[in-house]
Amino acid sequence: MGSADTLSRIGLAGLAVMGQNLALNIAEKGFPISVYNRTTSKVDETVERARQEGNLPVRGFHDPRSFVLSIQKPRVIIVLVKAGAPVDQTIQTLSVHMEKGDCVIDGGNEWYENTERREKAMSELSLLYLGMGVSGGEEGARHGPSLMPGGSFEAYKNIEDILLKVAAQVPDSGPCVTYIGKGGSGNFVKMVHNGIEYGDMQLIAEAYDVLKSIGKLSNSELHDVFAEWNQGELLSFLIEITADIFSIKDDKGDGYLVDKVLDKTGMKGTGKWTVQQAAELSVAAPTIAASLDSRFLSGLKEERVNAANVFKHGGLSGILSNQFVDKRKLIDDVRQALYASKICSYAQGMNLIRAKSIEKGWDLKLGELARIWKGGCIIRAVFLDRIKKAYDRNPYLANLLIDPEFSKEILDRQAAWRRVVSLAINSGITTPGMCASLAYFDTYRRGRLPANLVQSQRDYFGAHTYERIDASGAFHTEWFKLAKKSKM
Ligand code: 2AM
Repeated sequence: MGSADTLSRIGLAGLAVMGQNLALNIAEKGFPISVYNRTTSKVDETVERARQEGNLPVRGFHDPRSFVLSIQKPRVIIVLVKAGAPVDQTIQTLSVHMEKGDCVIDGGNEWYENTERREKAMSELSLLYLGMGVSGGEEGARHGPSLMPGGSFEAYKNIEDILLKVAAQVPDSGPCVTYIGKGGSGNFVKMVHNGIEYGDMQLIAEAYDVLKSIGKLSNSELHDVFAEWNQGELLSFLIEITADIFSIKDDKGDGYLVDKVLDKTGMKGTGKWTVQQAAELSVAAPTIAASLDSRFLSGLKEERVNAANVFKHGGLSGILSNQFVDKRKLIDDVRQALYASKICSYAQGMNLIRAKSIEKGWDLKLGELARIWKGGCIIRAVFLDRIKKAYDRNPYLANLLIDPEFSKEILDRQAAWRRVVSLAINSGITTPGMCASLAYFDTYRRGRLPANLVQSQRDYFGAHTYERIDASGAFHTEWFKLAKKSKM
């Protein structure tokens, strides 16, 4: 049990997996930390871990008052409890002991508006508030996460030295943390990061499906393919762990573990929020939406098994078993399709962030976001460096697709990309993320769309008016009357 004789530099409340690991990380970087948790056994557990992991300066407290008083002023307390009401309850418990200028940092995956509400309520008590996205899972929290703090700039400055050391360090690009912006911007950016993560995982799963179902690659071949991809432009944490997954044998039976895992994907809500926000802001995010829909459909396991039975005589299994595929070519095509699809997915996520930034006046720096995602977090990838450079070249870039480098990369890969998607469609294998990305690209790159017809229909039945390509203003036509006349 700690005493308040020597003050800690910072405090952390909420000692589940992420909290415990982040506390140890902070202590390891030389910042004495006080820790607290509602269930006190976790406090003792954390202190014991700190002792075992090298006598790290972690002091545990069983009551909130002595915990708060053990921290040097202005006090900074990171809260890592379940998002929603538990955060409010924890703030309530702690804030009664806090004083003017002290700060709470919520490190959970919180809905950004909750952060804005809390920041306002805290400022009425002269307390500061930050909502900080933390990505990297257990390992990242312990050894260097990507941190996305938003809210009070003054509060950020109070702990910038800690965050710069605690965050993942990437050679040539620095610590994976930056002050994101005002209000709930840190949470919002973390939310979109998670949406992009959904997209990445879906696209990888589709690459796997095409290679396995059409290319007939074994797990061992899949391991080799992903390991090889991880040496090039696709180098990333998710590709690396995917390669690993294909090498793990089932410890409860024959074969590989991945084949025994039920094909049902769980979710906690940030992907859904991302798609909801995209719709709210009228930003197209079809790849991220496709990844969310795929999770929904994956959940209908029983219905799918039933449907598979209904359609089992549809002839597709014949296509799959009889078609000739050049494995090497397919592997190379899929790599290119994956990369091109990924560019489209990031373009969507970045444009969503920009739209919100404009709406809220957050002035977010997209290149900086790409930089702090280069290490620590789940979507970390060399690819992010290319995104950063694109925004360095032009911070006002309307869409990543038209950046000179990315547009060239897309053009170089489009033939392979189209081959993979067509092959998948003709084989009855679903590649919704790749299809959504391709449709996004094909829609975005066309100077004229069939939207003229939709607008004509709207004016026909609803007198919604239309604009003309050759004159300004709003026009309305009595389509029905003209059509009737022309039929006479
Ligand atoms: P616990 O160990 O006491 O359950 C993840 O669940 C973390 O959130 C845990 O540290 C958990 O504390 C904490 N938590 C969940 N609900 C809480 C609440 N209402 N008040 C305080 N902490 C809470």
